[in-house]
Amino acid sequence: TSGERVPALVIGTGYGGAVAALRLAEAGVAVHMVEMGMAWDTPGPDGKIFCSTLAPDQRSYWLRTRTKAPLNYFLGFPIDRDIPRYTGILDAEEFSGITVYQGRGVGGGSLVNGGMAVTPKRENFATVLPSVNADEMYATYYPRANAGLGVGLIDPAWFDTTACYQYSRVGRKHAQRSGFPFVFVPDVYDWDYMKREAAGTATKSALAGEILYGNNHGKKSLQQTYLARARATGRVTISALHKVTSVTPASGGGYTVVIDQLNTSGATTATKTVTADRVFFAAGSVGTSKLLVKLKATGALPNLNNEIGKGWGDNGNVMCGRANHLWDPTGKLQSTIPCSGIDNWSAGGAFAEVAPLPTGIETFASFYLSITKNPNRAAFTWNSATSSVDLNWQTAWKQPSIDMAKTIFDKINAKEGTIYRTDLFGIYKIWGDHLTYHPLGGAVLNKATDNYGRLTAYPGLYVIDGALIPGNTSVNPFVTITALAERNIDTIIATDL
Ligand code: FAE
Repeated sequence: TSGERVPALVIGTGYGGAVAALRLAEAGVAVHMVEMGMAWDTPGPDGKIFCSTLAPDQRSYWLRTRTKAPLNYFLGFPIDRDIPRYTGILDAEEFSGITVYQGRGVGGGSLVNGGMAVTPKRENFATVLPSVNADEMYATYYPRANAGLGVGLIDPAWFDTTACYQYSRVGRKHAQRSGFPFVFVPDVYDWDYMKREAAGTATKSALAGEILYGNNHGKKSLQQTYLARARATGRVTISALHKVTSVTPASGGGYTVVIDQLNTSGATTATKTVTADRVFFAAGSVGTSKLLVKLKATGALPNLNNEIGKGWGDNGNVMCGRANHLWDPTGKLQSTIPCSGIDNWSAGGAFAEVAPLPTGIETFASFYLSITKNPNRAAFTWNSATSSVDLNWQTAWKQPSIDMAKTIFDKINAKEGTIYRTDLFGIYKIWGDHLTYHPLGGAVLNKATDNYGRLTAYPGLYVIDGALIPGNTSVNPFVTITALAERNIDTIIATDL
Protein backbone atom coordinates (compact mmCIF):
# COMPACT_ATOMS: atom_id res chain seq x y z
CA THR A 1 0.00 0.00 0.00
CA SER A 2 1.03 3.55 -0.70
CA GLY A 3 2.93 5.30 2.07
CA GLU A 4 4.22 2.07 3.57
CA ARG A 5 7.82 1.61 4.74
CA VAL A 6 9.56 -1.72 3.98
CA PRO A 7 13.02 -2.96 5.06
CA ALA A 8 13.78 -4.52 1.67
CA LEU A 9 12.10 -4.05 -1.70
CA VAL A 10 13.00 -6.35 -4.59
CA ILE A 11 12.19 -5.19 -8.14
CA GLY A 12 11.40 -8.28 -10.21
CA THR A 13 10.75 -11.95 -9.37
CA GLY A 14 13.19 -13.78 -11.68
CA TYR A 15 16.29 -15.68 -10.57
CA GLY A 16 18.19 -12.80 -8.96
CA GLY A 17 15.12 -11.48 -7.18
CA ALA A 18 14.02 -14.89 -5.92
CA VAL A 19 17.44 -15.64 -4.43
CA ALA A 20 17.60 -12.23 -2.75
CA ALA A 21 14.09 -12.61 -1.31
CA LEU A 22 14.67 -16.10 0.07
CA ARG A 23 18.02 -15.39 1.70
CA LEU A 24 16.98 -12.01 3.16
CA ALA A 25 13.81 -13.58 4.57
CA GLU A 26 15.79 -16.44 6.10
CA ALA A 27 18.01 -13.80 7.72
CA GLY A 28 14.90 -12.32 9.34
CA VAL A 29 14.31 -9.40 6.97
CA ALA A 30 10.77 -8.66 5.72
CA VAL A 31 10.84 -8.45 1.92
CA HIS A 32 8.37 -6.98 -0.52
CA MET A 33 8.69 -8.05 -4.17
CA VAL A 34 7.27 -5.95 -7.00
CA GLU A 35 6.56 -7.69 -10.34
CA MET A 36 5.21 -5.98 -13.46
CA GLY A 37 3.83 -9.24 -14.92
CA MET A 38 0.90 -11.34 -13.75
CA ALA A 39 0.87 -13.86 -10.90
CA TRP A 40 0.18 -16.87 -13.19
CA ASP A 41 -1.56 -18.82 -10.46
CA THR A 42 -5.14 -18.91 -11.76
CA PRO A 43 -6.47 -21.10 -14.58
CA GLY A 44 -8.22 -19.45 -17.53
CA PRO A 45 -11.60 -20.48 -18.95
CA ASP A 46 -9.99 -23.58 -20.50
CA GLY A 47 -8.87 -24.76 -17.06
CA LYS A 48 -5.22 -24.11 -17.83
CA ILE A 49 -2.93 -21.43 -16.49
CA PHE A 50 -0.74 -21.31 -19.60
CA CYS A 51 -1.48 -21.65 -23.33
CA SER A 52 0.43 -23.89 -25.71
CA THR A 53 2.75 -22.85 -28.55
CA LEU A 54 0.42 -24.66 -30.93
CA ALA A 55 -2.57 -22.46 -30.01
CA PRO A 56 -1.34 -19.12 -28.64
CA ASP A 57 -4.04 -16.85 -27.18
CA GLN A 58 -3.97 -13.57 -25.23
CA ARG A 59 -1.89 -15.22 -22.51
CA SER A 60 1.06 -15.67 -24.88
CA TYR A 61 2.49 -12.16 -25.36
CA TRP A 62 3.13 -9.07 -23.30
CA LEU A 63 0.96 -6.26 -24.70
CA ARG A 64 0.98 -7.25 -28.37
CA THR A 65 -1.88 -7.59 -30.86
CA ARG A 66 -0.03 -10.22 -32.90
CA THR A 67 2.20 -13.07 -31.80
CA LYS A 68 5.92 -12.73 -32.54
CA ALA A 69 7.15 -16.31 -32.54
CA PRO A 70 10.96 -16.65 -32.41
CA LEU A 71 10.70 -19.04 -35.33
CA ASN A 72 8.32 -17.04 -37.41
CA TYR A 73 8.11 -18.89 -40.70
CA PHE A 74 7.60 -22.49 -41.65
CA LEU A 75 7.89 -23.83 -45.18
CA GLY A 76 7.95 -20.18 -46.20
CA PHE A 77 4.65 -19.33 -44.54
CA PRO A 78 4.45 -16.85 -41.68
CA ILE A 79 2.95 -18.50 -38.61
CA ASP A 80 2.14 -15.46 -36.47
CA ARG A 81 -1.49 -14.68 -35.69
CA ASP A 82 -3.61 -11.91 -34.15
CA ILE A 83 -4.26 -12.00 -30.40
CA PRO A 84 -6.00 -9.64 -27.97
CA ARG A 85 -3.67 -7.19 -26.28
CA TYR A 86 -3.05 -8.48 -22.76
CA THR A 87 -0.34 -8.67 -20.09
CA GLY A 88 0.76 -12.05 -21.43
CA ILE A 89 3.76 -14.07 -20.37
CA LEU A 90 6.39 -13.57 -23.08
CA ASP A 91 7.75 -10.15 -23.96
CA ALA A 92 9.33 -9.80 -27.40
CA GLU A 93 10.92 -6.43 -26.69
CA GLU A 94 12.11 -4.71 -29.84
CA PHE A 95 15.24 -2.58 -29.94
CA SER A 96 16.62 -1.19 -33.20
CA GLY A 97 18.88 -4.14 -34.04
CA ILE A 98 17.54 -7.01 -31.93
CA THR A 99 14.40 -8.48 -30.39
CA VAL A 100 14.99 -9.48 -26.76
CA TYR A 101 12.67 -12.20 -25.44
CA GLN A 102 11.92 -12.11 -21.70
CA GLY A 103 9.48 -13.67 -19.26
CA ARG A 104 6.85 -11.47 -17.60
CA GLY A 105 5.22 -12.63 -14.41
CA VAL A 106 5.95 -13.99 -10.96
CA GLY A 107 8.93 -16.21 -11.72
CA GLY A 108 10.41 -14.05 -14.52
CA GLY A 109 12.25 -15.99 -17.20
CA SER A 110 11.69 -19.29 -15.37
CA LEU A 111 8.06 -19.22 -16.56
CA VAL A 112 8.89 -19.24 -20.26
CA ASN A 113 12.32 -20.77 -20.60
CA GLY A 114 13.42 -24.27 -21.56
CA GLY A 115 14.79 -24.98 -18.11
CA MET A 116 18.25 -25.87 -19.43
CA ALA A 117 20.38 -25.55 -16.34
CA VAL A 118 24.02 -25.49 -17.32
CA THR A 119 27.04 -24.74 -15.18
CA PRO A 120 29.87 -23.30 -17.31
CA LYS A 121 33.00 -25.37 -17.63
CA ARG A 122 35.40 -24.28 -14.96
CA GLU A 123 38.10 -23.47 -17.54
CA ASN A 124 35.76 -20.88 -19.10
CA PHE A 125 34.73 -19.18 -15.85
CA ALA A 126 37.48 -16.56 -15.82
CA THR A 127 36.13 -15.07 -19.04
CA VAL A 128 32.52 -15.21 -17.77
CA LEU A 129 33.06 -13.35 -14.47
CA PRO A 130 36.69 -12.21 -14.29
CA SER A 131 36.46 -10.55 -10.85
CA VAL A 132 34.83 -13.51 -9.06
CA ASN A 133 36.70 -16.19 -7.10
CA ALA A 134 36.14 -19.39 -9.10
CA ASP A 135 37.03 -21.71 -6.19
CA GLU A 136 34.19 -20.29 -4.10
CA MET A 137 31.75 -20.48 -6.99
CA TYR A 138 32.47 -24.11 -7.85
CA ALA A 139 32.76 -25.28 -4.23
CA THR A 140 29.78 -23.44 -2.77
CA TYR A 141 27.57 -21.29 -4.98
CA TYR A 142 27.10 -23.36 -8.13
CA PRO A 143 26.19 -26.42 -6.02
CA ARG A 144 23.83 -24.28 -3.92
CA ALA A 145 22.16 -22.88 -7.05
CA ASN A 146 21.80 -26.30 -8.67
CA ALA A 147 20.23 -27.70 -5.50
CA GLY A 148 17.90 -24.73 -5.04
CA LEU A 149 16.72 -24.88 -8.63
CA GLY A 150 16.17 -28.65 -8.63
CA VAL A 151 18.47 -29.42 -11.55
CA GLY A 152 18.49 -32.97 -12.92
CA LEU A 153 19.73 -34.99 -15.89
CA ILE A 154 17.83 -37.18 -18.31
CA ASP A 155 18.10 -40.96 -17.77
CA PRO A 156 20.49 -41.95 -20.60
CA ALA A 157 18.81 -45.34 -21.06
CA TRP A 158 15.41 -43.70 -21.53
CA PHE A 159 16.98 -41.15 -23.89
CA ASP A 160 18.14 -44.00 -26.10
CA THR A 161 14.67 -45.42 -26.60
CA THR A 162 11.97 -42.77 -26.22
CA ALA A 163 10.24 -41.48 -29.36
CA CYS A 164 10.20 -37.90 -28.08
CA TYR A 165 14.01 -37.58 -28.28
CA GLN A 166 14.45 -39.08 -31.74
CA TYR A 167 15.42 -35.53 -32.81
CA SER A 168 18.19 -35.42 -30.20
CA ARG A 169 19.49 -38.86 -31.20
CA VAL A 170 19.73 -37.68 -34.81
CA GLY A 171 21.60 -34.65 -33.45
CA ARG A 172 23.96 -36.97 -31.56
CA LYS A 173 24.60 -39.16 -34.56
CA HIS A 174 25.43 -36.22 -36.79
CA ALA A 175 27.63 -34.56 -34.16
CA GLN A 176 29.58 -37.72 -33.50
CA ARG A 177 30.01 -38.61 -37.18
CA SER A 178 31.69 -35.20 -37.61
CA GLY A 179 33.85 -35.69 -34.51
CA PHE A 180 32.17 -33.15 -32.21
CA PRO A 181 31.68 -33.82 -28.49
CA PHE A 182 27.97 -34.47 -27.76
CA VAL A 183 26.83 -33.68 -24.23
CA PHE A 184 23.66 -34.10 -22.19
CA VAL A 185 22.32 -30.81 -20.88
CA PRO A 186 20.80 -30.78 -17.36
CA ASP A 187 17.34 -29.27 -16.89
CA VAL A 188 14.89 -28.29 -14.16
CA TYR A 189 12.08 -30.18 -15.88
CA ASP A 190 11.01 -33.18 -13.79
CA TRP A 191 12.41 -36.05 -15.86
CA ASP A 192 10.31 -38.67 -14.07
CA TYR A 193 7.21 -36.65 -14.88
CA MET A 194 8.22 -36.59 -18.55
CA LYS A 195 8.59 -40.38 -18.52
CA ARG A 196 5.02 -40.59 -17.21
CA GLU A 197 3.88 -38.23 -19.99
CA ALA A 198 5.44 -40.55 -22.53
CA ALA A 199 3.82 -43.57 -20.85
CA GLY A 200 0.42 -41.86 -20.97
CA THR A 201 0.00 -41.80 -17.20
CA ALA A 202 0.40 -38.04 -16.62
CA THR A 203 -1.08 -34.94 -18.28
CA LYS A 204 1.23 -33.94 -21.09
CA SER A 205 3.17 -30.67 -21.03
CA ALA A 206 6.63 -31.09 -22.60
CA LEU A 207 5.05 -33.67 -24.90
CA ALA A 208 2.11 -31.39 -25.73
CA GLY A 209 4.03 -28.49 -27.21
CA GLU A 210 4.16 -26.45 -24.02
CA ILE A 211 7.17 -24.07 -23.81
CA LEU A 212 7.71 -20.32 -24.38
CA TYR A 213 4.22 -19.44 -23.06
CA GLY A 214 4.54 -21.52 -19.89
CA ASN A 215 4.36 -25.19 -18.88
CA ASN A 216 1.24 -26.35 -17.03
CA HIS A 217 3.09 -29.38 -15.64
CA GLY A 218 6.55 -30.81 -15.17
CA LYS A 219 8.76 -27.76 -15.15
CA LYS A 220 10.15 -26.59 -11.84
CA SER A 221 9.88 -22.85 -12.36
CA LEU A 222 10.88 -20.46 -9.57
CA GLN A 223 7.23 -20.56 -8.41
CA GLN A 224 7.88 -24.16 -7.31
CA THR A 225 11.42 -23.64 -5.95
CA TYR A 226 12.98 -20.42 -4.62
CA LEU A 227 9.76 -18.39 -4.52
CA ALA A 228 7.82 -21.17 -2.77
CA ARG A 229 10.50 -21.38 -0.11
CA ALA A 230 10.63 -17.58 0.18
CA ARG A 231 6.87 -17.38 0.75
CA ALA A 232 7.02 -20.24 3.25
CA THR A 233 9.19 -18.09 5.54
CA GLY A 234 6.14 -15.86 6.05
CA ARG A 235 8.31 -12.78 5.50
CA VAL A 236 7.90 -12.33 1.74
CA THR A 237 4.99 -10.64 -0.03
CA ILE A 238 4.64 -10.20 -3.80
CA SER A 239 2.67 -7.59 -5.73
CA ALA A 240 2.02 -8.72 -9.30
CA LEU A 241 0.99 -6.28 -12.05
CA HIS A 242 3.01 -3.58 -10.32
CA LYS A 243 5.81 -1.84 -12.19
CA VAL A 244 8.56 0.21 -10.55
CA THR A 245 9.13 3.51 -12.37
CA SER A 246 11.40 5.42 -9.98
CA VAL A 247 13.82 4.99 -7.09
CA THR A 248 15.29 8.09 -5.45
CA PRO A 249 16.84 8.89 -2.03
CA ALA A 250 14.17 9.68 0.58
CA SER A 251 14.64 12.74 2.78
CA GLY A 252 14.43 10.73 6.00
CA GLY A 253 16.82 8.01 4.79
CA GLY A 254 16.19 5.00 2.58
CA TYR A 255 14.65 5.29 -0.87
CA THR A 256 11.35 6.47 -2.29
CA VAL A 257 10.07 3.90 -4.77
CA VAL A 258 7.32 4.86 -7.21
CA ILE A 259 5.18 1.98 -8.49
CA ASP A 260 2.46 1.90 -11.18
CA GLN A 261 -0.31 -0.64 -10.71
CA LEU A 262 -1.32 -2.08 -14.10
CA ASN A 263 -4.49 -3.70 -15.38
CA THR A 264 -4.39 -6.61 -17.86
CA SER A 265 -4.55 -4.13 -20.76
CA GLY A 266 -1.31 -2.61 -19.50
CA ALA A 267 -2.91 0.67 -18.41
CA THR A 268 -1.91 2.30 -15.11
CA THR A 269 -4.79 2.18 -12.65
CA ALA A 270 -2.99 3.61 -9.60
CA THR A 271 0.41 5.03 -8.68
CA LYS A 272 1.83 4.14 -5.29
CA THR A 273 4.82 5.40 -3.33
CA VAL A 274 6.64 3.35 -0.73
CA THR A 275 9.84 3.91 1.23
CA ALA A 276 12.43 1.13 1.35
CA ASP A 277 15.58 0.92 3.45
CA ARG A 278 17.18 -1.26 0.77
CA VAL A 279 16.27 -1.78 -2.88
CA PHE A 280 17.41 -4.74 -4.96
CA PHE A 281 17.29 -4.26 -8.73
CA ALA A 282 16.32 -7.69 -10.10
CA ALA A 283 14.30 -6.62 -13.15
CA GLY A 284 16.53 -8.64 -15.48
CA SER A 285 19.38 -7.37 -17.66
CA VAL A 286 17.09 -5.19 -19.76
CA GLY A 287 14.70 -4.13 -17.00
CA THR A 288 17.42 -3.19 -14.51
CA SER A 289 19.52 -1.43 -17.17
CA LYS A 290 16.56 0.56 -18.45
CA LEU A 291 15.64 1.68 -14.93
CA LEU A 292 19.18 2.64 -13.91
CA VAL A 293 19.96 4.47 -17.19
CA LYS A 294 16.72 6.44 -16.86
CA LEU A 295 17.21 7.23 -13.16
CA LYS A 296 20.77 8.45 -13.74
CA ALA A 297 19.86 10.58 -16.78
CA THR A 298 16.74 12.14 -15.27
CA GLY A 299 18.36 13.12 -12.00
CA ALA A 300 16.70 10.58 -9.67
CA LEU A 301 20.05 8.82 -9.04
CA PRO A 302 22.56 11.22 -10.68
CA ASN A 303 25.64 9.82 -8.93
CA LEU A 304 25.44 6.36 -10.50
CA ASN A 305 28.75 5.85 -12.30
CA ASN A 306 29.42 5.99 -16.03
CA GLU A 307 29.45 2.21 -16.44
CA ILE A 308 25.65 2.14 -16.06
CA GLY A 309 24.07 0.81 -19.27
CA LYS A 310 27.31 -0.60 -20.68
CA GLY A 311 28.67 -4.06 -21.35
CA TRP A 312 25.46 -5.60 -22.72
CA GLY A 313 25.68 -8.80 -24.76
CA ASP A 314 23.31 -11.35 -26.31
CA ASN A 315 25.17 -14.47 -25.10
CA GLY A 316 25.97 -15.00 -28.77
CA ASN A 317 22.55 -16.52 -29.53
CA VAL A 318 21.95 -17.60 -33.12
CA MET A 319 19.58 -20.23 -34.53
CA CYS A 320 19.58 -22.40 -37.61
CA GLY A 321 18.01 -25.52 -39.05
CA ARG A 322 19.35 -28.30 -41.26
CA ALA A 323 17.39 -30.37 -43.76
CA ASN A 324 17.96 -34.08 -43.16
CA HIS A 325 17.75 -36.93 -45.62
CA LEU A 326 14.59 -39.05 -45.66
CA TRP A 327 16.41 -41.77 -43.72
CA ASP A 328 16.96 -39.36 -40.80
CA PRO A 329 13.47 -38.44 -39.58
CA THR A 330 13.48 -36.36 -36.38
CA GLY A 331 10.07 -37.58 -35.21
CA LYS A 332 6.62 -36.08 -35.12
CA LEU A 333 6.49 -36.27 -31.31
CA GLN A 334 9.21 -33.98 -29.92
CA SER A 335 9.71 -33.05 -26.27
CA THR A 336 9.85 -29.26 -26.03
CA ILE A 337 12.60 -29.60 -23.41
CA PRO A 338 16.04 -29.81 -25.04
CA CYS A 339 18.36 -32.26 -23.36
CA SER A 340 21.57 -32.22 -25.39
CA GLY A 341 24.17 -30.12 -27.11
CA ILE A 342 27.21 -30.07 -29.35
CA ASP A 343 30.25 -28.59 -27.63
CA ASN A 344 32.69 -26.86 -29.95
CA TRP A 345 33.37 -23.95 -27.58
CA SER A 346 37.12 -24.27 -27.24
CA ALA A 347 37.79 -25.03 -30.91
CA GLY A 348 35.16 -22.85 -32.58
CA GLY A 349 33.47 -20.62 -29.98
CA ALA A 350 30.10 -22.34 -30.27
CA PHE A 351 27.93 -24.50 -28.00
CA ALA A 352 24.89 -25.66 -29.98
CA GLU A 353 21.79 -27.01 -28.32
CA VAL A 354 19.83 -29.60 -30.24
CA ALA A 355 16.42 -27.91 -30.11
CA PRO A 356 12.96 -29.27 -30.85
CA LEU A 357 10.62 -28.26 -33.67
CA PRO A 358 7.46 -29.50 -31.99
CA THR A 359 5.07 -29.05 -34.91
CA GLY A 360 3.30 -32.38 -34.51
CA ILE A 361 4.37 -33.49 -38.00
CA GLU A 362 7.55 -35.07 -39.37
CA THR A 363 9.74 -32.21 -40.60
CA PHE A 364 13.02 -33.99 -41.40
CA ALA A 365 14.60 -30.89 -39.85
CA SER A 366 17.28 -30.60 -37.22
CA PHE A 367 17.03 -27.32 -35.34
CA TYR A 368 19.70 -25.70 -33.16
CA LEU A 369 20.12 -22.79 -30.78
CA SER A 370 23.80 -21.90 -30.62
CA ILE A 371 25.45 -19.95 -27.83
CA THR A 372 28.61 -18.38 -29.23
CA LYS A 373 31.56 -16.34 -28.04
CA ASN A 374 30.36 -13.18 -29.80
CA PRO A 375 32.70 -10.35 -28.67
CA ASN A 376 30.34 -7.46 -29.47
CA ARG A 377 28.90 -5.43 -26.59
CA ALA A 378 26.20 -2.80 -26.75
CA ALA A 379 25.11 0.06 -24.48
CA PHE A 380 21.76 1.36 -23.24
CA THR A 381 21.34 5.15 -23.40
CA TRP A 382 18.61 7.59 -22.42
CA ASN A 383 16.76 9.16 -25.36
CA SER A 384 15.32 12.43 -24.08
CA ALA A 385 13.35 13.00 -27.30
CA THR A 386 11.31 9.83 -26.82
CA SER A 387 11.71 9.57 -23.02
CA SER A 388 12.80 5.98 -23.39
CA VAL A 389 15.95 3.87 -23.32
CA ASP A 390 17.70 2.82 -26.55
CA LEU A 391 20.09 -0.07 -27.12
CA ASN A 392 22.70 0.37 -29.86
CA TRP A 393 23.06 -3.31 -30.87
CA GLN A 394 23.27 -3.81 -34.65
CA THR A 395 22.04 -6.90 -36.49
CA ALA A 396 25.38 -7.10 -38.33
CA TRP A 397 27.06 -7.70 -34.95
CA LYS A 398 25.70 -11.26 -35.11
CA GLN A 399 28.12 -12.15 -37.92
CA PRO A 400 30.77 -13.52 -35.52
CA SER A 401 28.06 -15.78 -34.04
CA ILE A 402 27.10 -17.07 -37.47
CA ASP A 403 30.76 -17.74 -38.27
CA MET A 404 31.20 -19.64 -35.01
CA ALA A 405 28.02 -21.69 -35.47
CA LYS A 406 29.22 -22.55 -38.99
CA THR A 407 32.29 -24.22 -37.47
CA ILE A 408 29.82 -26.92 -36.41
CA PHE A 409 27.13 -26.99 -39.08
CA ASP A 410 29.17 -26.46 -42.25
CA LYS A 411 31.16 -29.51 -41.20
CA ILE A 412 28.09 -31.60 -40.39
CA ASN A 413 26.42 -30.60 -43.67
CA ALA A 414 29.55 -31.53 -45.63
CA LYS A 415 29.79 -34.89 -43.86
CA GLU A 416 26.09 -35.73 -44.24
CA GLY A 417 25.63 -34.22 -47.69
CA THR A 418 22.85 -31.98 -46.32
CA ILE A 419 21.97 -28.29 -46.51
CA TYR A 420 20.68 -25.56 -44.23
CA ARG A 421 16.94 -24.96 -44.02
CA THR A 422 16.07 -21.61 -45.61
CA ASP A 423 12.38 -21.49 -44.66
CA LEU A 424 12.39 -21.02 -40.88
CA PHE A 425 13.18 -17.34 -40.34
CA GLY A 426 11.87 -15.76 -43.54
CA ILE A 427 12.08 -16.53 -47.22
CA TYR A 428 15.55 -17.86 -48.09
CA LYS A 429 16.94 -16.94 -44.70
CA ILE A 430 19.26 -19.43 -43.00
CA TRP A 431 20.20 -17.72 -39.74
CA GLY A 432 17.94 -16.65 -36.92
CA ASP A 433 20.12 -13.64 -36.11
CA HIS A 434 17.40 -11.19 -35.14
CA LEU A 435 16.90 -12.15 -31.49
CA THR A 436 18.27 -13.21 -28.16
CA TYR A 437 16.79 -15.24 -25.29
CA HIS A 438 19.78 -14.46 -23.10
CA PRO A 439 20.22 -10.73 -22.44
CA LEU A 440 23.17 -10.16 -20.09
CA GLY A 441 24.87 -7.07 -18.71
CA GLY A 442 24.11 -3.36 -18.54
CA ALA A 443 25.17 -2.96 -14.88
CA VAL A 444 28.31 -5.07 -14.90
CA LEU A 445 29.80 -6.47 -11.69
CA ASN A 446 32.89 -4.66 -10.43
CA LYS A 447 32.28 -1.86 -12.96
CA ALA A 448 28.81 -0.36 -12.56
CA THR A 449 28.68 -1.91 -9.08
CA ASP A 450 31.30 -3.08 -6.62
CA ASN A 451 32.33 -6.74 -6.67
CA TYR A 452 29.11 -7.76 -4.84
CA GLY A 453 26.52 -5.77 -6.76
CA ARG A 454 26.42 -2.68 -4.53
CA LEU A 455 25.67 0.62 -6.30
CA THR A 456 28.21 2.28 -4.03
CA ALA A 457 27.16 5.89 -4.64
CA TYR A 458 23.86 4.94 -2.98
CA PRO A 459 24.23 2.77 0.14
CA GLY A 460 21.37 0.27 0.25
CA LEU A 461 20.93 -0.02 -3.53
CA TYR A 462 21.99 -3.29 -5.16
CA VAL A 463 21.90 -5.01 -8.55
CA ILE A 464 21.37 -8.79 -8.23
CA ASP A 465 20.34 -10.18 -11.64
CA GLY A 466 21.63 -10.88 -15.15
CA ALA A 467 22.56 -7.20 -15.57
CA LEU A 468 25.72 -7.98 -13.55
CA ILE A 469 27.10 -10.46 -16.08
CA PRO A 470 29.27 -8.94 -18.83
CA GLY A 471 27.46 -10.27 -21.88
CA ASN A 472 28.28 -13.97 -22.10
CA THR A 473 28.22 -17.09 -19.94
CA SER A 474 29.44 -19.68 -22.54
CA VAL A 475 26.29 -21.75 -21.81
CA ASN A 476 22.66 -20.95 -20.91
CA PRO A 477 22.74 -18.27 -18.22
CA PHE A 478 20.27 -18.86 -15.39
CA VAL A 479 22.40 -21.18 -13.24
CA THR A 480 25.18 -18.58 -13.31
CA ILE A 481 22.73 -15.75 -12.54
CA THR A 482 21.41 -17.78 -9.59
CA ALA A 483 24.86 -18.77 -8.30
CA LEU A 484 26.17 -15.20 -8.52
CA ALA A 485 23.10 -13.93 -6.66
CA GLU A 486 23.71 -16.57 -3.94
CA ARG A 487 27.32 -15.41 -3.63
CA ASN A 488 26.49 -11.72 -3.51
CA ILE A 489 23.60 -11.97 -1.05
CA ASP A 490 25.80 -14.02 1.32
CA THR A 491 28.25 -11.13 1.59
CA ILE A 492 25.54 -8.47 1.66
CA ILE A 493 23.73 -10.22 4.54
CA ALA A 494 26.98 -10.77 6.45
CA THR A 495 28.31 -7.23 6.15
CA ASP A 496 25.53 -4.75 5.31
CA LEU A 497 22.55 -5.70 7.46
P1 FAE B 1 14.32 -12.29 -15.22
O1 FAE B 1 14.16 -13.74 -14.99
O2 FAE B 1 14.11 -11.74 -16.58
O3 FAE B 1 13.32 -11.55 -14.19
C1 FAE B 1 13.12 -10.18 -14.19
C2 FAE B 1 11.70 -9.89 -13.75
O4 FAE B 1 11.57 -8.50 -13.47
C3 FAE B 1 10.65 -10.23 -14.80
O5 FAE B 1 9.66 -11.04 -14.23
C4 FAE B 1 10.10 -8.86 -15.20
O6 FAE B 1 8.72 -8.89 -15.58
C5 FAE B 1 10.33 -8.04 -13.96
N1 FAE B 1 10.45 -6.59 -14.21
C6 FAE B 1 11.15 -5.99 -15.19
N2 FAE B 1 11.08 -4.63 -15.09
C7 FAE B 1 10.31 -4.40 -13.96
C8 FAE B 1 9.87 -3.21 -13.33
N3 FAE B 1 10.24 -1.98 -13.78
N4 FAE B 1 9.07 -3.32 -12.24
C9 FAE B 1 8.72 -4.56 -11.78
N5 FAE B 1 9.12 -5.72 -12.35
C10 FAE B 1 9.91 -5.63 -13.43
O7 FAE B 1 15.76 -11.77 -14.75
N6 FAE B 1 18.24 -19.59 -19.64
C11 FAE B 1 18.78 -20.78 -19.29
O8 FAE B 1 19.72 -20.81 -18.49
N7 FAE B 1 18.29 -21.96 -19.81
C12 FAE B 1 17.27 -21.97 -20.71
O9 FAE B 1 16.82 -23.04 -21.14
C13 FAE B 1 16.71 -20.73 -21.13
N8 FAE B 1 15.74 -20.69 -22.08
C14 FAE B 1 15.14 -19.49 -22.36
C15 FAE B 1 14.05 -19.46 -23.22
C16 FAE B 1 13.36 -18.27 -23.45
C17 FAE B 1 12.20 -18.24 -24.40
C18 FAE B 1 13.77 -17.08 -22.78
C19 FAE B 1 13.03 -15.79 -22.98
C20 FAE B 1 14.85 -17.11 -21.92
C21 FAE B 1 15.54 -18.30 -21.71
N9 FAE B 1 16.63 -18.35 -20.83
C22 FAE B 1 17.21 -19.54 -20.53
C23 FAE B 1 17.15 -17.12 -20.18
C24 FAE B 1 16.76 -16.98 -18.71
O10 FAE B 1 15.36 -17.18 -18.56
C25 FAE B 1 17.18 -15.59 -18.22
O11 FAE B 1 18.58 -15.48 -18.36
C26 FAE B 1 16.81 -15.34 -16.76
O12 FAE B 1 15.42 -15.45 -16.57
C27 FAE B 1 17.29 -13.98 -16.30
O13 FAE B 1 17.12 -13.91 -14.90
P2 FAE B 1 17.06 -12.52 -14.15
O14 FAE B 1 16.89 -12.77 -12.71
O15 FAE B 1 18.22 -11.68 -14.59
